[in-house]
Amino acid sequence: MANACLSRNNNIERIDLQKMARFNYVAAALLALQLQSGSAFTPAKLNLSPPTTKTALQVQATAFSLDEYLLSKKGPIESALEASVQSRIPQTDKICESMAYSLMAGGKRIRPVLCIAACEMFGGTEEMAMPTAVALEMIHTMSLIHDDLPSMDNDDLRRGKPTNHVIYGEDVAILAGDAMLSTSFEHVARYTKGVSADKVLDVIARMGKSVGAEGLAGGQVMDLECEGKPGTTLDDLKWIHIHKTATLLQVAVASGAVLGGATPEEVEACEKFAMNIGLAFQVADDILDVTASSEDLGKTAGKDEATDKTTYPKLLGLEESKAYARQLIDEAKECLAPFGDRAAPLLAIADFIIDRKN
Ligand code: GRG
Repeated sequence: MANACLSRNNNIERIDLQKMARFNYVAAALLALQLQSGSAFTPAKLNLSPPTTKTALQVQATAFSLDEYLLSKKGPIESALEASVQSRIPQTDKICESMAYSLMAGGKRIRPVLCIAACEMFGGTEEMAMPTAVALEMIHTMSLIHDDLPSMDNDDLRRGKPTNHVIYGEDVAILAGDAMLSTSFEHVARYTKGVSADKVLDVIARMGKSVGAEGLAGGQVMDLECEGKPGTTLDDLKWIHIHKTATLLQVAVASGAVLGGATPEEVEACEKFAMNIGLAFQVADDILDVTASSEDLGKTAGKDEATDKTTYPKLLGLEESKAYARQLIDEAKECLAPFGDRAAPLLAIADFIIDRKN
């Protein structure tokens, strides 16, 4: 169900409302039957509001629909992203075009959605989180542009389109990434509204750390060093993926929590949740590299084996990698138990991270 609205080029596209209505009806009927028969079974994905009386007919069952949630966020996120890379003077047309080419090429928008969902979980609004959500997608897109460069992974397909350097040349692609990175910080500082300055500063510091030596850049260097190197261990792999992938997802959730007004303890719970889903995200990525097609992925499939990369399937095998990803997600979800129903969007996104097809 979580994948129903994701198209081949990763866009959140469609929701079958009739199916949803049928699902709610069936869920309510099932629940009524279970109450009558005294069965303790409760479908895991149901979010139930307490019945006002003991009569089964009055039971309210509300299913959380990730499809519907993603669809409701898609429009505002895409509009905010588009507005963030508009050229305002003719001299910047080329670089803004190159930035927009990659930023608006689709993508699942997982990081922005995580940030907004975390902010809302603590009573904040989509508007409070949006500048940070945009900034995180800018940082992520910058890392994809740079990752694809000839001096790095040397790839020519990303998000179902030719990579940035194939279209604009290596020089402009590097600069488009650099511009997006610096603009991301400006964007948070300039456009975050309704949040105190100390919280905005906290978010900016988190973002900075996630890109530096203890983040994307450090993870990428270690990744390059381990390429084709025999003896790369599971611990090495974990370090690479925590820094290359998980840290940015962690910042997405933690920043959303900070902006939404979470306490330090609540932010910490969110960080633990996000570190686990971030690692699971990369394990799923390694699995998809082996099991999915380039068409479905929108990037070159089978690249890890071709470049002799150490991956989870290589070290653990496919089935054990899948079990590890599931375990990480289960552990992640436990971290959000204190937040009850308010965590429904983040919990559903956690499941989506390992159920996704691209
Ligand atoms: C230039 C300071 C600086 C840092 C960049 C190149 C680099 C250092 C790091 C590479 C980071 C990288 C590409 C990690 C892989 C993360 C990953 C699993 C990407 C796929 O993310 P999805 O599936 O992609 O969310 P979409 O296209 O859906 O957004």
